[in-house]
Amino acid sequence: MDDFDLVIRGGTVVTAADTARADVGIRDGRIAAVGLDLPGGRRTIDADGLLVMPGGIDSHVHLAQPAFGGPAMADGFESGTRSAIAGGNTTVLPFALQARGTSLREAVAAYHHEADGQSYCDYGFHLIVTDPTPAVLGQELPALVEDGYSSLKVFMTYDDMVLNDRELLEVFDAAGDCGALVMVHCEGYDAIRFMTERLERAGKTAPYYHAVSRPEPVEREAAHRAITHSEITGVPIMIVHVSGREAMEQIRWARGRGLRILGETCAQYVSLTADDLKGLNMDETGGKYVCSPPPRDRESWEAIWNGIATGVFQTFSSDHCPFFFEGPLGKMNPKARTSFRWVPNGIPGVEVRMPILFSEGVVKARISLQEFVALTSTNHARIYGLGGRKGSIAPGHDADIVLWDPERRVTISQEIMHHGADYTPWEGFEVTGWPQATILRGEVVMREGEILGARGSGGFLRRDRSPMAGRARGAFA
Ligand code: DUC
Ligand code: ZN
Ligand code: ZN
Repeated sequence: MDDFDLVIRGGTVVTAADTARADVGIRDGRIAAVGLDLPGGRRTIDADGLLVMPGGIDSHVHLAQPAFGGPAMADGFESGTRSAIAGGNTTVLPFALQARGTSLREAVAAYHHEADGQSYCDYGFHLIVTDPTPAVLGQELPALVEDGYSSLKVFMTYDDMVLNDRELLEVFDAAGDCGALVMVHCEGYDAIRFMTERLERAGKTAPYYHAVSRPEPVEREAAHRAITHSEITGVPIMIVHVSGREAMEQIRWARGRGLRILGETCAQYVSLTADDLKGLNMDETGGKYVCSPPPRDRESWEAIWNGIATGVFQTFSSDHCPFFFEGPLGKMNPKARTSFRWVPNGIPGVEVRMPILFSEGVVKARISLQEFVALTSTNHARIYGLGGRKGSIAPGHDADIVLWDPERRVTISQEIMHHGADYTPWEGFEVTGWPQATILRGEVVMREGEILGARGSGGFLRRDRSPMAGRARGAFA
């Protein structure tokens, strides 16, 4: 009987709530049924021995972004989303960066131009607000939220992007009015400038000193300041890419006070350390690991696991922000060799985010399978306005699914990556658990590392307002 277009048979279905042996029936790109012994479909996939989980949603990636004062990124939408589906993802949320002096609409139009017809998975855009004029906050932002760009990021550092406290408060306030969810990069501009100049005067310019220039208190102080602004305006925020104990404890403290502060952490903060920035012998290969905030140390990994276990973090992302290592546009371009200050900040990770969390988290019994699904997919959907459409295996949802081999052992290497970058920071890192196939709206787009989907088969997602956004009661406002 051709009741379904596709039936995934005999696997173990995992959602953020449950694990059960069940078949999944798919019709018209959506999940039509989850049950035992479903009738036959036009196609069948045997998922015996595999986990059947919602496709990954990576809500923090940078693609085609002329970002962070450095050279062009190694991934546009084509290679970045190819890498995403190879890693078990079906949705990514990159950023549309407003250049100062331009409008948010211009930024959005430019990113659509980059993405149109290029993407292998579905995508939406966060906004990055760098120039919060009254027109941007009063007119553009509410209109864009209405049009499905329902989240924005602000920076507390970087020359081209930093907002001062007054500007942060204005952005938070405007976001509260129109229901945008605010993501905050918490590192203090002045402290980093001070540390950087002091290190440079001492001749400490190797990539490793990037980590020394922005120690945990720099992140903690900014997190506390952002939380305070959130409390004053009554507007919830998501503190992104939390790297260690100090900022994590700020979020925990704030939540204990009843504030709506959300937290994100990333794969690098449970698997890399600042020592990686030393390279082989304080050499330039350490530049491969330069990202912000920087990876910390093994004790920090434990703090992050504790934050995950205790619900401080809702999302586990990649912060995929890829640059080439070699060449004149690479991380160690001639200017970057003069000081860590000029090494572009960011590393490629969209393809390994899920395997690293599965291996370090599930296999090592730090998190459950349900938590894995929540941290890699379901919570991203709920928080960023895709709830009911993405992030679960339930009737009515898009049939975005990853078939996961929980036993497969893989040594991560550049050779098997699908991204545009010329290296992976996890070269030689061993994981257990790997995506065997990725299914986007009912179509198999990746199997055994082979890309089967068509470029352009990914579509733009107009997102609803986040249920977490808006003005909290009890605001001082
Ligand atoms: N912040 C990000 O979110 N990504 C890369 C670098 C940075 O500072
Ligand atoms: Zn950031
Ligand atoms: Zn980022």
